[in-house]
Amino acid sequence: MNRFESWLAATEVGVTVREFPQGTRTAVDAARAVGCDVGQIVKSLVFVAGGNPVVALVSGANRLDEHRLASVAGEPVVKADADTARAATGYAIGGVPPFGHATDVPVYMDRDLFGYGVVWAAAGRPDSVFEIQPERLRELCSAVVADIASPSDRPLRGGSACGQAR
Ligand code: 5CA
Repeated sequence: MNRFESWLAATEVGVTVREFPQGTRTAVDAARAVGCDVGQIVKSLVFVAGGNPVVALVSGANRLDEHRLASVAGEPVVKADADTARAATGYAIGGVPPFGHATDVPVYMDRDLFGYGVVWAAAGRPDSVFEIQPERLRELCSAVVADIASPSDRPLRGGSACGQAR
């Protein structure tokens, strides 16, 4: 049982961790292992916003836009180094889960994740993920939902395809 599974066992969260020997270290690896769309993989990215660690949950199909995250967090952001990410969350990069962190880290969630019925997130190790509905994920993380993906990665919604501002 990994640390995240022990954490789960002590709660009533009730998600099922699945282990994939082929590895789920990156979003592409995880999508291949699970057999889902890469957009359904939840990347848990650790940043430091004005000195405090935050976690951004981003669809595997998207790139995080640091300016957008900064504007939602209200502070400039920089990517956390591996040690900072581990200290803040209790997990090594490649296995950081979206909740169950070692410290109380604010969580921001890419709105595009709500475009899927279920998504898959890291379960504490680079070979383990779990399935969850986006709304349940938001609840468990007390996440702030925002448009934090790079606009160039996001599908055009409504209106013309001629570069209308969104
Ligand atoms: N298990 C997979 C899918 S759930 C996973 O954890 N993907 S991830 O995207 O959330 O985690 C890897 C991310 O960590 C990379 O996208 C990258 O943004 C970040 N990363 C990788 N190496 C470093 C590093 N040395 N320092 C800071 N961040 C890093």
